[in-house]
Amino acid sequence: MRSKKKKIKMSPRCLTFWLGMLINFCPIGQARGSSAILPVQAAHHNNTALHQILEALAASYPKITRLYSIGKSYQGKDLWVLEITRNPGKHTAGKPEFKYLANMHGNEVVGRELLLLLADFLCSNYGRINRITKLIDTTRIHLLPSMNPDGWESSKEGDCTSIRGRFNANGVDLNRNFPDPYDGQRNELQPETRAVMSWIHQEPFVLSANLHGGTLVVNYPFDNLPKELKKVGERIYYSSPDDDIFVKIAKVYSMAHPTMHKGNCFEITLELGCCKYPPAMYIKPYWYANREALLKYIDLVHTTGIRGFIFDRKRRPLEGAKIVIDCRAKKIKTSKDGDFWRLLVPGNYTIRVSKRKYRNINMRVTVNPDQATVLNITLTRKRSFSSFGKGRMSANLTQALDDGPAANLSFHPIVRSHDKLRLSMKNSKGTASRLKNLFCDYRFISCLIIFCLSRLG
Ligand SMILES: *[C@@H]1O[C@H](CO)[C@@H](O)[C@H](O)[C@H]1NC(C)=O
Ligand SMILES: *[C@@H]1O[C@H](CO)[C@@H](O)[C@H](O)[C@H]1NC(C)=O
Ligand SMILES: *[C@@H]1O[C@H](CO)[C@@H](O)[C@H](O)[C@H]1NC(C)=O
Ligand SMILES: *[C@@H]1O[C@H](CO)[C@@H](O)[C@H](O)[C@H]1NC(C)=O
Ligand SMILES: CC(=O)N[C@H]1CO[C@H](CO)[C@@H](O)[C@@H]1O
Ligand SMILES: [Zn+2]
Repeated sequence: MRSKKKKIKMSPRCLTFWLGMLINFCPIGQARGSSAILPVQAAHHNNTALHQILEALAASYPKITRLYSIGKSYQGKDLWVLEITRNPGKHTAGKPEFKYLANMHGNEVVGRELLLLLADFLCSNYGRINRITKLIDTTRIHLLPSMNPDGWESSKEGDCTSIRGRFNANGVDLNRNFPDPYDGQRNELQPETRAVMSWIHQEPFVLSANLHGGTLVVNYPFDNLPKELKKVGERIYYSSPDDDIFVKIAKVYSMAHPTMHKGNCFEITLELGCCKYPPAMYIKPYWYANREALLKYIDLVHTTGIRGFIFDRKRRPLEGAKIVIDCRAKKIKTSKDGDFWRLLVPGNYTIRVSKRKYRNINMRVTVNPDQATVLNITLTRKRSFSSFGKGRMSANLTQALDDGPAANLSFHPIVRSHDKLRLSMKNSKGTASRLKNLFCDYRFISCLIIFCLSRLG
């Protein structure tokens, strides 16, 4: 699938920057509670310590966390995910799913530590900082600090550039291990990859990001992530209609980062730093440099695009309804609660909603800046004779209906020949609906006639 990542080249002066950060935030000789697990220390944590931290967080904040494993590594280590949200444990209708995944390359460790610090920051500020409380109440956040715990074990602190520890214990680059429709599978699917793929299929993630040590890669679109992950780090540019949203996502992250936006070239990945496995004293400056950006990035699920529910006429949620935007290749589907999300930059779009056995709906939507547009849409079942409805009249009806008055909303419906439209918002009752009714009658009567004729014959 088309995917695109942006790369912002950081200035070669980044080292100077980090040294500056270091002086600011990491005073030498600072005493820290040496063995206490919480609060999370800005340091490197081995796999045991990582698990202990996650357990400690889950135990300290049981109302907003759940610790679970998505599977095991090649050597049998659990791949731990900390879920952070109010009432954790399952998808809640209308609450978006978000995930950060780090340490896919075992030797790229910054993201791994950033996620531990982020987890602690979120949990410990729930009920203290309004913004964090709101984020946790309204978002289901999943953090996988290490996708490659085996690789981590063979990597080495201070090793900025080598590939030692990059692969899993079976010698496979997990980043190249996801199925790719373009060039097929290069390696047998690894247990880590399989675990992440089934995770992705299990939860309807709206937005995700991979933190590659020193690098954050924006993933989009939201499902079929394997294809995105596959291309991570490759400087292949896929031009797609969704370029605009990539640019926006990349900008949101980079603008919230103290130096990143000073780069001038949007390409594929966001470079956050210079070293894959920096000495522990650099973790703190990394955290301060990225904290706001990590939070802003999660906010995107609430502030961009469209979201809402698809119901049937009895207001039961419809699972698996497809939503297509203009001619963008990316389709999204409603989850079993009938909810959906689609990130889009502000502007006007035509969206098409379809589901087998239901009539399609096409409508115009205006996406505003700062707040996602909420759409609740009701689909009606096709009549069993509906196939008779297609014909000349329908073609011209489309024309007529397109000229009809718009509903008083940020969008108006475009009624197509065989669409019967019911929106849960106020819909203007003008020519459009009269014509539509007429059309339905016409179709019904013709069906009746054909039925009668066939009985006579
Ligand atoms: C992991 O880290 C903890 C805490 O720093 C330490 O006590 C333990 O010995 C380490 N385990 C291994 C296998 O190095
Ligand atoms: C979207 O459409 C509205 C009218 O429906 C118009 O006022 C507005 O300028 C359009 N916005 C863009 C970005 O085209
Ligand atoms: C859409 O439907 C959901 C679920 O029933 C409801 O909570 C929400 O208030 C509705 N929003 C609008 C704008 O109708
Ligand atoms: C529909 O109406 C237009 C004029 O508005 C006409 O040119 C066109 O041929 C008609 N289409 C059909 C399928 O009858
Ligand atoms: C064109 C029109 O009627 N716009 C109205 C739509 O409804 C909002 C309130 O929901 C009014 O503020 C607009 O004037
Ligand atoms: Zn990497």
